[in-house]
Amino acid sequence: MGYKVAVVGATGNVGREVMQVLAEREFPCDEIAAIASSRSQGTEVEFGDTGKMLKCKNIEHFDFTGWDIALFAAGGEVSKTYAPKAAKAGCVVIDNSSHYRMDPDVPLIVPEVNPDAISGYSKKNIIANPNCSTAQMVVALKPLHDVATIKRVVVSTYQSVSGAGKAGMDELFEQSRAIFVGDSPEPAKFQKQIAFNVIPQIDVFLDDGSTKEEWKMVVETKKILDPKIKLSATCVRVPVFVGHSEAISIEFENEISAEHAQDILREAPGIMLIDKREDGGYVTPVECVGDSATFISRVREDPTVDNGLTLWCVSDNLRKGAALNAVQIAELLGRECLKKG
Ligand code: 11C
Repeated sequence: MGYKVAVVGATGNVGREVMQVLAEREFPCDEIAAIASSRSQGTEVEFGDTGKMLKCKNIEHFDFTGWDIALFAAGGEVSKTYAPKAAKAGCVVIDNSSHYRMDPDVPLIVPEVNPDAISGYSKKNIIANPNCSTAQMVVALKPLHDVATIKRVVVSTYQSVSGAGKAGMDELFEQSRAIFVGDSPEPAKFQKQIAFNVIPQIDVFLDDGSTKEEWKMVVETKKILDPKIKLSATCVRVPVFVGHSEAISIEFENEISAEHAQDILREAPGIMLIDKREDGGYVTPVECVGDSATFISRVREDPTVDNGLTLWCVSDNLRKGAALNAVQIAELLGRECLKKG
């Protein structure tokens, strides 16, 4: 016996990936519903590569009563309005938006890092999925923190345009083409030209000069991994379609060599260590697309601080950063809390 699963935002970048991951991992679904806005009502989406087509239902009229799990991937406003309705109807919401992440009554979960937090789901019947840049980073930090205790992290991100949705991907594509034929296109989704450029702004500015994306990395890491960890982030948009990269410098309480860190990371859940210390012996974003792992390369000691390491971390932001993590939460929920059959 399986679950009745609803995917909200089924026509978007992340919603489609959720369908793909549910099908690929053979999540035990007895019934699956594709939910979208009234604009997309009736649009057909495929359930993974199974050939099974689902007609999108309008969220405004969808009754969540009797549905076990709803994976929301339609943005903060939709989650704000409809997640409480679904939760009240008895359906557990796994929310990919930032809306509930810092709510103390909502667990924020990366299954490789803080699976025990799942027990807190019943306070609101809502579980939050972290921001993509946080998710892959905490997968890398957790096994090292367990061994040597992290004091401080300095991270610079290189985030793909798919983090900004389909409109971001379209803008990179159209702008690149326009520049090739001699046009000077105006930016729309992004604040400046993204084709052949990098932009040190993701999301809005905050009073202290940081951006909201950078703030999310700080507060989400504290909630998921350890509130004592100090973190400074610089988040940058780069002209890559899919796959976020991060250069992470870590200062530890205790001594840890690069070799020991490599050994730990090699065995850690969710991580693929590819670190050959030779030309091309590392992973780049185009190589991680469609893969579930968080890839780690370039692990080395940082001689400028005591007990310091620097590493390179790459992952498919639509997978570990969104859809895959959400489905892993659903699997965890099924195993620990909503047992069937
Ligand atoms: C980006 N990380 O790359 C963002 C997208 O809080 O879920 C995800 C935003 C979020 O633009």
